[in-house]
Amino acid sequence: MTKKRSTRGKASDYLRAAAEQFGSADQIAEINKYGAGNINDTYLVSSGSDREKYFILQRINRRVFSRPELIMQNLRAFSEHVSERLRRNPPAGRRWEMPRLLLTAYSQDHWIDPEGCFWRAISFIENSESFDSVISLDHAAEVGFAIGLFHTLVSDLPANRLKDTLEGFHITPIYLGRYLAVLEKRRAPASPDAAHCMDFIDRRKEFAPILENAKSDGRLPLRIIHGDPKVSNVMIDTMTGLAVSIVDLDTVKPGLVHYDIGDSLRSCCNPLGEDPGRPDEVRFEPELCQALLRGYFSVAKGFLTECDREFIYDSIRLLAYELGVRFFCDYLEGDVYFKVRDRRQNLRRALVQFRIVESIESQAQALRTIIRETASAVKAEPV
Ligand code: GN1
Ligand code: MG
Repeated sequence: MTKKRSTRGKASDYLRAAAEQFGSADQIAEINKYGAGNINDTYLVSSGSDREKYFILQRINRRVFSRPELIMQNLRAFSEHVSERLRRNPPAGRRWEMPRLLLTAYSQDHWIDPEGCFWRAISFIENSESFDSVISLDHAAEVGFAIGLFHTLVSDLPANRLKDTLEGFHITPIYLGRYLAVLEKRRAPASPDAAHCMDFIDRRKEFAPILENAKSDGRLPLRIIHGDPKVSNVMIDTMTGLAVSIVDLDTVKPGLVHYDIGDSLRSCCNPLGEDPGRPDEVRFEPELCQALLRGYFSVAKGFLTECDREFIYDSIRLLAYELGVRFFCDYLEGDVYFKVRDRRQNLRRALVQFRIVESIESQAQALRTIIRETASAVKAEPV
């Protein structure tokens, strides 16, 4: 389960001041680090107010998101669209909420502190929890449902309505190009693990543009995507065990739904997580894949084309490969992008993703069959 960590003594100078912009100063009781995000700093604030008992406060990493105001612009357009759809047509038989933006006393959706850090706050989804890795087949199906519902809710929001808040995000050939440029500049450490990563990446480099080629020649359309639908971003109702929300909306922007489908599967079908104690045991579990797709297709089948379905297998393999390249490249660059606990963490993370790729490749036929059969077996529920 995603843990709360106390930050007493090491919080940013402006953490409390930032919380006070979005909540009432004399009521804020506690501010705790929240979740295990690799990019932004996230805190859970207990605000004491009856209306908003808790809220989520975040400091956006400006090294990654150079124009955070565009994120907020996207979030406003996205929220307006989705709230209207949910108002007209709420999902049957379950609670479903989208995080709301909170405003400052001056009606602003963000606050810039005197050091130039960008803070914003969103509502906390009450009575829900999230997990860093998948806990059951039902959980996987709920993750699939949440992503499917998300895609359905934005399926009529034209891709050009939202800005590109993170250029090159999930464009695998761009990550590969950057990795090759980094390799030219600095020699990789002479370790067997680094050598394995380099060989692994090299042997699959022809595969890297598969989705981008299908996008450029019109086989796969640009749509609005979540961008980061890993298992820990799906909130689960603590009473019913059903998905109640999908959070972490900073990368909601134009893209291919395949980035989301591939990314959620590479995350959800590896129950050991992204940096496990036993990396040799990492495997891509086909039963979890089937469960996630069952949940996904139950709600998202309506807008997917035959061609979309054809690329699902490649998207799973590609997104695990891409994340491995991203982790390894960051390891080589000295951990400038992802937060790390120690100097080898990005290398370990890359090795885990590459094990997932191998596991996917060794089950290629079985996975293609699961995708085909699940897509045709599940009847989409109207939303
Ligand atoms: C990053 O920060 P976080 O944990 O939400 C990354 C994702 C990766 C993920 C791997 C903007 O997400 O793309 O899949 O780490 N987000 C960005 O855990 O790069
Ligand atoms: Mg994220």
